Amino acid sequence: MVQGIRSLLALALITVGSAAFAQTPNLLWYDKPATDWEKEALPIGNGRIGGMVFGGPISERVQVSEKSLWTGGPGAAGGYDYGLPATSQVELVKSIGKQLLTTSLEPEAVARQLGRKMHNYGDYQSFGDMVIESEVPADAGEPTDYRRELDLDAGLARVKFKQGNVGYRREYLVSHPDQVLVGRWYATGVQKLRIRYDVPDNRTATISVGHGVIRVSGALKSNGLRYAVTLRVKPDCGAVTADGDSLRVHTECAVTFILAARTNYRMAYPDYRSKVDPVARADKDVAAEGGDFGRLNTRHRKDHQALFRRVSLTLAPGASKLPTNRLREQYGSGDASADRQLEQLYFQYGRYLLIASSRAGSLPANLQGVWNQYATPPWNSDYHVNINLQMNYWPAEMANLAETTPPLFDFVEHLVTPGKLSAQRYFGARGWTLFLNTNIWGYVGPIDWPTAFWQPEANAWLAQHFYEHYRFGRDVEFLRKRAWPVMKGAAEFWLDALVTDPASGMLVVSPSYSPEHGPFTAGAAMSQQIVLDLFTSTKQAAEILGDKDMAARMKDALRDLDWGLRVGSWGQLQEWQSDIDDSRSDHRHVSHLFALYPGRHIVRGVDDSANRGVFEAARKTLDARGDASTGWSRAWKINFWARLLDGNRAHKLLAGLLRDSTLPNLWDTHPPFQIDGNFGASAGIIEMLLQSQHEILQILPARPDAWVTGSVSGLRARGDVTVSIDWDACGAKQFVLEAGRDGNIAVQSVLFEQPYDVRFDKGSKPRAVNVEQDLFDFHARKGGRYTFTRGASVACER
Ligand code: FUC
Repeated sequence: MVQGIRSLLALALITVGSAAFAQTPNLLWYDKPATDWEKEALPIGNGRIGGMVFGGPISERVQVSEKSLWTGGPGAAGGYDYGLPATSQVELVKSIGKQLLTTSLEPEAVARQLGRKMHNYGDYQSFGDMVIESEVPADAGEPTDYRRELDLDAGLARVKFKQGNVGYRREYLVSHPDQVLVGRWYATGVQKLRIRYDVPDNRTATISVGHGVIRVSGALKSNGLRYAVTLRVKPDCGAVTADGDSLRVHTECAVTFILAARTNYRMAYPDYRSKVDPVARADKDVAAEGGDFGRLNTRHRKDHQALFRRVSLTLAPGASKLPTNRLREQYGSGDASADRQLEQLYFQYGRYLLIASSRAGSLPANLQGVWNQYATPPWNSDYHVNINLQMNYWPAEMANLAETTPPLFDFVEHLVTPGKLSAQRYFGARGWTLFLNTNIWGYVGPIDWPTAFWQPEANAWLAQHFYEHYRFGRDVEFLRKRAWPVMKGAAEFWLDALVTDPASGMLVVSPSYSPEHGPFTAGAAMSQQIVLDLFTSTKQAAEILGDKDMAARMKDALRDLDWGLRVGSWGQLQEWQSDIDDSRSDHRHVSHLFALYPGRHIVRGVDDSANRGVFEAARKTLDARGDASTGWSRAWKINFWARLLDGNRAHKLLAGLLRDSTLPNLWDTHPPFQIDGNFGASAGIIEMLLQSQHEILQILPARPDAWVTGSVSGLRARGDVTVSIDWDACGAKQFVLEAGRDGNIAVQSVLFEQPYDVRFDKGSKPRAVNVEQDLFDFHARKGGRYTFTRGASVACER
C-alpha cells in the first residue's frame, strides 16, 4: 500500500512537473538524447562547477568540470617561472622597438628574439563523469515520448521519457548558493540504478564507496594539485548498496544525487595552494540543505532568477514548436517569427551562459566558459587577452549581470603582482602588464608563437573593464579601491613604455603588433587606440578621484599620443601607420576598429582633426573584411555594425553566426567550440537596441528592419540607468528610464522621429530639462522613472 502511494506520488510529481516541459520562449529543447559533448549536450553551471547533461535514458552521463583543475604551474616537474625571464630583456625590447621606428620586421624574426617557450603552462582538465546506468525490464521496449531541455529561466536541465509503462523525469542544476551539482530522478515505477564516477583516463584516483556516498580523490601527476569529488546518492525510500566502485539503488521513490567537486587551488600568486583539504570540503558541500532537493532547488532558483529575470527581450511573441536543433537548421528559410524566436533565445542563452560560468568566488569564464571534457583542450582552454577574455564580459554590464564580473576583477587584480615583474623585466617600466595569454597560474610572459605572442596592451584592455564597471554603476568606492590601482598601474606602464617617433614627434607603442597578422611595426592602430582608451579613462578617473598629478600627466600624454586613427588610400581606416592595408584581407581580427568597439573614440558626426572621416573609414574597412569568419569574429562584427548604426548589416552578421557558426546546442564554434562568440553576440544584440558609450542614451540606434515590433526591458546604460523600450515599425513607441542615482541623463533626441510626451513619475521631477544639441538632457533623481511616450497623434502606418 505504502509503495502504491509512493508510486502515485511519483506520478503526481511527473504530472505536476510536466508543466515545466511546457513550451516557453527561454527554453532549448530536443527530442533525442545527446551523443556529442560539443554539439548536443546541455550546459549547466554555477561559475565554478560546470555540468554537461547528455540525457541518456539507459546510460546517463553528466560530464563535470571545475575551473581550477589545471595541470602545469608551480609544483610542476621541471619548474615554472610565470613567463618571467631570469635576466632582463629590457635592452633587447628597447632595441627592437627602436629598430621598428624606421623599419618593419616579420613576426618570426621578433619571436626568435623575444618569444619564449611555454613551460609547464598547463591545460584545463575535465573533472570526470557522473554515470548512471538504469536497468529496465527486458520487455520494456524502447524509450518513447523523449524530451530533453534546458530551461534558461529556471536554470535547470530536464529529461523525460516513457519506457514500458513507466514515466521518467530527471532534473539537473548546479547551485551557486550551495556549491553543488544536483540531480533528481523521478519515475512512476521502480528505478534500479547503478551509479559511478569516472575519472579521465590520464589520471589515477582513489575511489571509496559506502553509506550512499562515492568519494573520489587524488592529485594531478603533473603538479600535485589535489582534487576531490563527493557524490551522495539519496533515494526518498529504498536501499543504497555498495558494489565495487559503484552504488546500487533499488527504489520506488525519487532519487537525489548531490555532487561536490573541489581542489586545493587558491588564486594567490605565487603560492596557489590552499591549506583546505578538498576531501573535507567536498564532504561538507554535499551536506547542504540536508540534501533536500526541494530546498536546494528553491535556493538555486531564487539566486538564478534574481539575475536572469532582470532582462526580457521579445522579438516575436510565443515560442517555437520546433526542437531547437531544427529551429536553427531552418533559420532564414522564410518563417520570420521562428527566426525572431531563435534570435531572442540565443540572446538569453548568452546571459544564461554568463551566469552559469562566472559567479563571485571563482575564476573568470575561460575560452570554454567552465565546460571542458578534454585533457588538452584547444588553446589550453585558457584566458586569451587579445580579445577573447574581454569578449566574454562584453554583455555583463549592459545585460544587467554586473554580478558576473567579480571573477574577472579578482583575476586581473591577482595578475598585477606578477605583472609588475613582467613590466620591469621586459620593459624596465613601472606598473604591470602581460601579453597574449594567461592561465590560472599567473602566467605573464610572452610565448613563442610568432602569429600572436606579443600583446602588452592587454593590461590596458583589461583595465577598460574596471572603468566600464564604474561607468555603468557609478560606484565611486569601486573606482577608488579596485579600478584605480589597476588603471593607474597600466597607465604608468604605458607612460614609461611609449617611445617618441622621431618622424612625427608623437608617442607610439613599439614594438607593436596588430593581432594576428602583418608585420611588427611601431604604432599599429590597435596599440595606439587601446592606449588612447586607457589614458582617456585614467584621466577621467583621476579627475573624479582628485588625483591632480595623474590627471595632468594623462592630459599631456593624450596631447602627445598618436591616436592611431588614419584614413588610407582606399578610404579605409589604416591598420598600421603605413598605408599598407590589403583590401582583400578577410582576417578575423579587425583590430584597428578597437576605437569603434569596444572603444569609443570613433564617433559619428564628430569631425574634429582627430576624427576626420574615421567613421566612414571604419565602415569601408569593415565592408572590405567581409562578413564570413569564425564565430567570435562574427560576434565582434555585430557590435561594429551596431556602432556604425547599421542595424540591417548587424542583423546580417547575427544571421550568419546563427546559420554557420552555431552548434545544435547553440554553442558558438571556432571550431570546435569557443564560448566568446556567444557572449559577443549577446552584447551585439544589445548594442543594436541601446547604446551609451558617450554617456548619451541612444534608443534603438541600430534596430534592423526584421525586428518590426518588439520590446526589451531591464537593459543597463552607463550612468546607472535601467532602460526598457517598446517599439513598432516606426521606432520607439515608449521607453522608460529608471535612475539608480541622482545625476544627469541625456537622451539623443535626433533619433526621435516623432514628438514624445515625457512623463516624470511622482517624486522624480527633473530639476532642469534642456533641449539643445539634439539632446534631451535632464537631471534625474535616484529612484525616478521617466517615461517617454510617442505622441498619440502619430499613427504608425509602416
Ligand atoms: C586568438 C584568436 C584565435 C583563437 C584564440 C583563442 O588568438 O585569434 O582565433 O580564438 O585567440
